[in-house]
Amino acid sequence: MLNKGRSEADLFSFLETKKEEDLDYRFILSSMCTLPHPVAVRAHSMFIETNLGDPGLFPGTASLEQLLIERLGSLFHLSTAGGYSTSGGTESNIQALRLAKEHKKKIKSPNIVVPESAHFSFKKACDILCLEMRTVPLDKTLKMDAHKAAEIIDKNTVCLVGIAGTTEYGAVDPIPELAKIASEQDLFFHVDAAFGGMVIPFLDRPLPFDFALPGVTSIAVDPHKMGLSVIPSGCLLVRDPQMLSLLNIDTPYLSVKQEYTLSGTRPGAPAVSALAVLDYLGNEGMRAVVSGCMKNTWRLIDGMETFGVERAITPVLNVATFICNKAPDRWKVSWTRRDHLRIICMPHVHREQIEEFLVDIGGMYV
Ligand code: 0PR
Repeated sequence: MLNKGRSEADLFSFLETKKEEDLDYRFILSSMCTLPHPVAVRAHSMFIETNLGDPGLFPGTASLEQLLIERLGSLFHLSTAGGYSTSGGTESNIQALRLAKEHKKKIKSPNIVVPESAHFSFKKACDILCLEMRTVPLDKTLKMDAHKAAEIIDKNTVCLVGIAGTTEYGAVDPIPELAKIASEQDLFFHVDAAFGGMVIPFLDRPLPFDFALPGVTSIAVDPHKMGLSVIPSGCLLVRDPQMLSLLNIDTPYLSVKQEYTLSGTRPGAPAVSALAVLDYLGNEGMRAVVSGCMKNTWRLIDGMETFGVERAITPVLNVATFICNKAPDRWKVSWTRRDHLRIICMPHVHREQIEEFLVDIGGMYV
């Protein structure tokens, strides 16, 4: 702690130098986050002091959070879905598994069944919740094998998880088949659409992944990824709003007497930012954003293939992966566990960056 405070000018010049050490988003091709939309930034600063942990003090903000859930519910074909704004996919996944575990409380040694491609947040969740995590192998297109999932499920399974947009490849698991298995076995079926939830509905040919499938119990979706909101902004949606009360704990001295959320103090600003982007862009605006990202993804794949660099899988979302072991230094790319080059064509990755990247990588291959 400084004994005597420093001047604002001095403080901000220090912060400025530190900020300059961060990478410029322009060169970041490895991230599922992006620059927030200007309306998200504006809404964020407008609601900066709000705390949804004590919603009775901020009823306006709390109603905007519910409006966000309603918008996402309708987008996912169930306007009556319940839910709340989380800090992101990790929290949404933890909470979904808490719900699933509570739902089948009598099971003494509970397990969950996830694809091998599941995000590492499921490991964290299983660790916290003392759940056994059973992984299902992927098929050749890196999607969960639904038949193998059915074989692995047993009487102690409390949750089946499918991914709509895997972290590494953007693959979409066979959600309709998995939903059917879940319905038949009366299983809680959680869809992790942290990435894909803000992409799939805006594609020219959306894949089925949401509440339109009767077996889907809950969905995680992150506005801080393709929803162009500020960080941290996630949402957990549940088919039956009453189900959330399974997690209720007493909060006697707050403005509400019970809460089902994980965090106590909870920022309202990211939830309002997420809503602001959705309402500002509307369906048409979001379709335009997603369409631009998909065009760039395909331009990148075509460009790479002219250098003889093959795609690892044919993407359905804006994640391009390649059989390739080198990339130009000035670009921040990532590598999957299968050693494939991974580039996510987020909204901040414009066509000109793709062309520049192709020129750079072309120089390494010819
Ligand atoms: N589920 C899926 C399918 C995800 O892809 C992610 C994160 C999560 C859950 C967890 O979400 P939170 O990180 O919001 O809790 N996927 C990205 C990843 O792990 C997160 C990320 C984003 C990492 C930007 C790095 C980065 O620069 O790659």
